Amino acid sequence: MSNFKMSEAELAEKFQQRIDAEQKIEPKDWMPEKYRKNLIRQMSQHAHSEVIGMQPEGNWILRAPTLHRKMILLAKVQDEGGHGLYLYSATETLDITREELVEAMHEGKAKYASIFNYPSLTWADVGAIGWLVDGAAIVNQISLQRTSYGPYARAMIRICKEESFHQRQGYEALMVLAQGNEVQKQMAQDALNRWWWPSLMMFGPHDTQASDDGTIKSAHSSQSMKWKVKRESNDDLRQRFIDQSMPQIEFLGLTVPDEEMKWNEERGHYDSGEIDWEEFERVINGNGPCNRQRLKHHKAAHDEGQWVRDAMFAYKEKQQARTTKTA
Ligand code: BYC
Repeated sequence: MSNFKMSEAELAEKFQQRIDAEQKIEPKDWMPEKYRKNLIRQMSQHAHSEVIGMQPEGNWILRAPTLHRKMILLAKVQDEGGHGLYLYSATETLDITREELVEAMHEGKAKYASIFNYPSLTWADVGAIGWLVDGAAIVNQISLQRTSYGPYARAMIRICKEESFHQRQGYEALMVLAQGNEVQKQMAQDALNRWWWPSLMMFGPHDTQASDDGTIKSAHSSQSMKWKVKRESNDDLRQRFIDQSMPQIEFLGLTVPDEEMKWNEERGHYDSGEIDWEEFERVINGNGPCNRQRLKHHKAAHDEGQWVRDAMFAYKEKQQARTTKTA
């Protein structure tokens, strides 16, 4: 039976069967409106995170300690901009324009990762961002390589390749500090202290914890897992990140800022302390240390880039006029 003759319920059933059979959904395929909207929400927030995430590290490009470090950082920050562009393009396949997506962020209707609302105070923060922030992003994004929407899954494969290089350069930069003199070691420890908890928050709220105990619960996980937009729960991914980071922290000779962190032989995982969910809510609702600064900077850069967009559209229109004339 062609899609044309099917009822909405039949289409939805066929759609779920395709998801269950691990088939990728492509832009022109039929999809439930809620699936499309949920993807626009998650993918555009992911794109905004990549672009806003250029700011904390960009802050150190002019102050990198050596020319070599500066070249690496410049390339990394450019990569993040590129990730944003793949993700905006992938989101645009869902029948929405880039202008609408950027506007939603500027108006505070679309979020971006909470972590980028913290300041990068010292050079060690650049190492911590590469190691922990890119490290947490990779854990999440490896899982998203198997997401059900084709353009998102393919963007993730490419992005993960670059992110793993980012993670290693961050760890290496921090290792140099951790093996340096007392002051440098202290800088590395201070960066770990400030970035550890926000990195854990990157995975989002708990999946199953009841919201009446004061902690917020993932609103989208259950439906997103059914549609295989998300392949693993927020808590499982967070646990994987903790388990992989602990030996790395020990190797650096640093101390995790969590007194409850302990290896649990029975579970085969680390047990850890609770995240400050009040802080998380504050930051995602626009009241973190740098929310206003990040948005203000993005709006200014966007306005400054207007002439580039105008020039591109003028060129496109000219080309179109030429094609019509010769046709
Ligand atoms: N920050 O139901 P939930 C990078 C929101 S950049 C802010 O679990 P979901 C890098 C969530 O949006 C890569 N908001 O949501 C770049 C929702 O609110 P709305 C960053 C958060 O979507 C430069 C509400 O809380 N990675 O690597 O099912 C330099 C309830 O949550 C956060 C991505 O963007 C948060 N941390 O799951 C260096 C990954 N957590 O939308 C590095 C892509 C939750 O209803 N995104 N919220 O208003 C995802 O995988 C998922 O969206 C999440 C959340 C796991 C983050």
